[in-house]
Amino acid sequence: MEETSLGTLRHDWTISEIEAIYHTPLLELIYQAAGVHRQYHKANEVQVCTLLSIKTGGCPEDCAYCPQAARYHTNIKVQRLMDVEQVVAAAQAAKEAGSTRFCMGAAWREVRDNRDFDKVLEMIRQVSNMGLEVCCTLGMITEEQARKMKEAGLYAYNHNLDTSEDYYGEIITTRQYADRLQTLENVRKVGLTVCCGGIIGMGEKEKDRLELLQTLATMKPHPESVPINALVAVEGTPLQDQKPVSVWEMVRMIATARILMPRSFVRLSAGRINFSIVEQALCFLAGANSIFAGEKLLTTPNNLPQTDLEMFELLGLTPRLAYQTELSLTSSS
Ligand code: SAM
Ligand code: DTB
Ligand code: SF4
Repeated sequence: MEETSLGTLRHDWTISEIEAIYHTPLLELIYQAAGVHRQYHKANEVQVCTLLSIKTGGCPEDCAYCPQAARYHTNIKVQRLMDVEQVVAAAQAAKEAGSTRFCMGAAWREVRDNRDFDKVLEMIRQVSNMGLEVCCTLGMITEEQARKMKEAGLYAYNHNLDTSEDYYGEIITTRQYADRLQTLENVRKVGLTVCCGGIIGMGEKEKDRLELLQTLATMKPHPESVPINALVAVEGTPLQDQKPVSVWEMVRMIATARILMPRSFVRLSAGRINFSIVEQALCFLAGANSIFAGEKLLTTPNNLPQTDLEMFELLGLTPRLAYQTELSLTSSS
């Protein structure tokens, strides 16, 4: 593709264009993605997010990668919905550790209109009042539920497409790709920002990765946040024996996502623990500008906070302020 058009915000990417970008010789690809990154973002700034599993395990779905699916025998401690005070305490600790975004995840197929949902709304209210960007990932939601969460102060909703529509049926049978797209539409309709990405390393073909990127990059608007996860192969899940994703595949995914969706935050998400600082630096150079920090993702280990601090120092990275904080700074100045 012509270099002059790089960095243009587009929603009509074709598979052959995406394929050409993905196959650009690696150093050239990183260089191009880094250029696009700098047109829209501060290159030394990384958004730091903390995840909290507010309801763990016992999920009725059959997502082949997931340790929280009740049907697989994994080493997970099932836990009912946490109390609001515990969640607020965790959010406070995350804020003190430097996170500006707090993402609450629940092992639900979908949200039901019951007391648990009211409790989640209260969590959203209290955590957003702390000045953190609040994100939730609770499974499928209706437009009405999305609106209630938005009114409570929710900033983003995470709902991943995980892979291509074609490969989806190999990974999950208990719901359809169309169900995911419907939830994403409900989220959009009420004015929440969208966090939507996928997982690589689940046995999918390269074509599935390209198709996933095309589905994301032809959304209008693009998802504001695009998590790229490397499969965390958990013992007891059907994908336990998948071979680890190499950093080169991760860099190609990140760089391609960066070029296709220049304004979005591209998150180097699950699987980061397997990458050295040097490898992560390549991912940042390729356009990743968001990470999950904290010792745990939802149920699996993440990079140690001390090591991340060292990495930020070594690479001269600074954590990005929360959107809400930036807004209030602007309005008070
Ligand atoms: N239950 C809700 C749902 O599935 O939408 C929300 C929580 S679910 C754990 C959130 C996302 O985590 C999934 O969509 C998937 O992309 C990611 N995920 C789960 N297990 C993973 C694993 N072992 N490796 C990488 N990503 C994983
Ligand atoms: C996303 O894309 N990755 C996060 C978050 N969004 C919810 C989840 C990763 C989960 C990894 C496996 C675990 O810790 O259970
Ligand atoms: Fe349940 Fe979400 Fe895990 Fe699928 S990914 S099994 S829906 S918790």
